[in-house]
Amino acid sequence: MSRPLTSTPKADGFRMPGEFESHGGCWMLWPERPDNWRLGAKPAQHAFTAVATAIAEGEPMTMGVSPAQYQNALAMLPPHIRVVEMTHDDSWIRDCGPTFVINGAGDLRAVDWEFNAWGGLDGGLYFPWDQDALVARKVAQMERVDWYAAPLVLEGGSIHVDGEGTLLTTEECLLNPNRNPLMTKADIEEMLGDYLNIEKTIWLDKGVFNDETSGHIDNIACFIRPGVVALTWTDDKSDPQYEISKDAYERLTAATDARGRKLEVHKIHQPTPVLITREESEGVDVVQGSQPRTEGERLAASYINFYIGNGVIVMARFDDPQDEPARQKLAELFPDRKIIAVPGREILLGGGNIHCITQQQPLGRK
Ligand code: KQY
Repeated sequence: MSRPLTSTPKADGFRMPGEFESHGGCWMLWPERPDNWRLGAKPAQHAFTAVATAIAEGEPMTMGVSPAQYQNALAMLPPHIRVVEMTHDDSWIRDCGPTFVINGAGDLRAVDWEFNAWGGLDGGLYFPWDQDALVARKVAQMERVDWYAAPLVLEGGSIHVDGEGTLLTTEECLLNPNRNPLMTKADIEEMLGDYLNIEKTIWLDKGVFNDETSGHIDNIACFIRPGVVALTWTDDKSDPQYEISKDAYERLTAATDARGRKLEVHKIHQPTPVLITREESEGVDVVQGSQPRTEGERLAASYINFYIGNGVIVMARFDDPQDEPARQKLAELFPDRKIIAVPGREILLGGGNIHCITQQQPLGRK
């Protein structure tokens, strides 16, 4: 059975676990819309297949696929990946999917946030988004878990938690008037407390330069484990990312978490700025209301947007000199996991990266 609940996770003793805790599986959505993915999404489909295959080394993987793409996805994906029919608007399940919560007994439930495609009609990335808005409930139903409908516009990529009461986010996103214009910072913190069992929110100012999500945290900083954070970095003072990362570093090193710990902050140097080529731009259909992909535009490339899976870290590589130092740093930070670097450029061209296209399901009782 899978029912909507009217209480809150906090009242019921549920919390959002850290991504580094054990997973029962992972969810993705298959890319296909030609106004976001070049060449009818074929290169993106190969990139998504590589990500799903890497994650499936450590946990059961499910791909939600539209009816039109069902046969193709089944043919492209390895047979141990479950393919389920799931209508959606685009492929960012981190943002439109459920946030799972667990309790001390290991029971699993889902939080279904309100979704408005990163800003609705005031700066959102496409219209309509009604099918994406149903994804969280569809996943909860398929997994037979109860869910809470949270009265807050929130994308999963705008939060990272340590599983012990601390949440990282950015003011650029969560305080953006195109998300929850009638809520104050304190109101939002209260919601994060009620729906994720958060006691302490650490606010960074902005996300990665030119990130079309209004600066999601999952592209700039994340928890490695409680008390340890990774941050995207550049030493180039002329790069607009420099001041953003410097401010984030200062805020993180000044902060204490919900348990009163100081944070250990690890810098991971960003790749050389990635710009859209003419060929890439010309491969995307132009549709009014969708995000244009203009030649020369800088993409929000970052190594922070990785997925922490059971036994693996799945990170993006950009065929850049910083790929190897980033891989080495992640290997040092996650000594017990295999680091798998997959091509990230085609996913980045759609506006996000590996973390944005995945949603972990914690190991729990259903
Ligand atoms: O990065 C993300 N979390 C989502 C990006 C959405 C891009 C839509 N074109």
